[in-house]
Amino acid sequence: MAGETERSIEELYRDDPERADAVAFGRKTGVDRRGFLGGAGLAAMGAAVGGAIPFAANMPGGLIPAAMAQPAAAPKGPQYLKFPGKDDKLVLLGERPLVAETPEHLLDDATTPTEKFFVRNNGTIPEAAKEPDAWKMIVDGEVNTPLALTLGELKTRFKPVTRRMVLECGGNGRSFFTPTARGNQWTNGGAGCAEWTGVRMSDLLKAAGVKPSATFTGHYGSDRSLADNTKDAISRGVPIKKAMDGNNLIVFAMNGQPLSNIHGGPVRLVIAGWPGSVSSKWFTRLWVRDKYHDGPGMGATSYRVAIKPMVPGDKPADGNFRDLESMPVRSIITSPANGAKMPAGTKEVALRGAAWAGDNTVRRVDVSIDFGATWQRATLEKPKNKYDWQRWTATATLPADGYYEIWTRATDSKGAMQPHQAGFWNPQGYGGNPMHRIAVLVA
Ligand SMILES: Nc1nc2c(c(=O)[nH]1)N[C@H]1C(S)=C(S)[C@@H](COP(=O)(O)O)O[C@H]1N2
Ligand SMILES: [Mo]
Repeated sequence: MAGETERSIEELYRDDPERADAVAFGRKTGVDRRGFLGGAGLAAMGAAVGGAIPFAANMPGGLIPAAMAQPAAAPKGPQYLKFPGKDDKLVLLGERPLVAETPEHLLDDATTPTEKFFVRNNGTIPEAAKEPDAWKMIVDGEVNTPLALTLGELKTRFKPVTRRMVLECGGNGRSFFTPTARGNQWTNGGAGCAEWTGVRMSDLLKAAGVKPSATFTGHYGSDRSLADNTKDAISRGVPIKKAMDGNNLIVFAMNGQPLSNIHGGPVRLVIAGWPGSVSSKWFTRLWVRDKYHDGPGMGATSYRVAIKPMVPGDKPADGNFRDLESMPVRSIITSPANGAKMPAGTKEVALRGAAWAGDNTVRRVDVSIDFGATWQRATLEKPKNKYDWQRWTATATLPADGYYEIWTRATDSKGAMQPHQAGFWNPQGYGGNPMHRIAVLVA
């Protein structure tokens, strides 16, 4: 009997979360709910998650326990990336183009090692350059003096700087949207924080002399569209004001090593705090424009969020979209890993994580072990430099053995806090930044 109940509620959560919720919480209709676990529901839920739930009374109706929540992308369980130089625990999200994310617990280093850094391609992966220093790039358009230079010349003409900065895919968090939004189903792992060495993009723009007519940039790389190899895989840009921000780099080294081909080597852009898609890999051209850029990946609903909130799942209305600019505030738990099992009698759990907030900094991080009933402030480090992520630590004190969820939420320097659920649904699922939660079993 018990075995049957256990299987059925897990299956129900996978296949029909609403029905599972009704079974667990004894809810008969959408409005008639007890809102807490008791009796048979509590027993079934406890059996399904593998232990007693000390804070069951706080568990909100409708919550799919973290132990059972499955990313929409992986009905058959996660597939892993196999790629030279990459950790074999990166989760493969797509093969053509090649896309892989870093599970949160692999982001436990202060600086993300290159082998753990996520990979996002939109088109082909060009062949590795045989003579990196001979790589050519141009700056043209609304400038007084167009520039054409090799990577070797770039390195000698401009002063190199090294900064630790987050690079994050615009779609990071997409899998948390309901209904499912179109695109790679990232959890929180479309992000990493590396030491980037390069020259300031603003130094190059100043050397070229930006004309008053300049309003926007267009960034180009050498990769090709998978559907048509005469076309660019992607070409996005930013307003000229953002382009002139001295934090943006033209990068040729990552974590102290020459930039690898898979990350856009020998040279790429890193545009600080904005969707990764503006940070062109295999960088060939910076086009200064007198109007909004119109390359592939601009306009319509690409990298764009709704201006007026839209009904989730609705057809996009013309004119209701703006470019996603600064990435939203996000925190992750990097230790322990989701699903961690700890010996019976464990009373204290050391928690570690990271938080970042696009153009902003993180003001505070809070953690909860009781389904959000109470929150504890984490110790938060300062960024090494602007656009670095901030590492945090906390200690969870457990009252008894059993099943716990650890939740984390960050608040940015402007007061924006991560929501419980991904909000502001949009067709391609940008800006999904709900609180991160993991399951921990002490038994
Ligand atoms: N030329 C080129 N640049 C690109 C891309 C691409 O497909 N082609 N993908 C972009 C996207 S969407 C992201 S999130 C980042 C990913 O960088 P990474 O693969 O080094 O992690 O690169 C950006 N730059
Ligand atoms: Mo991206």
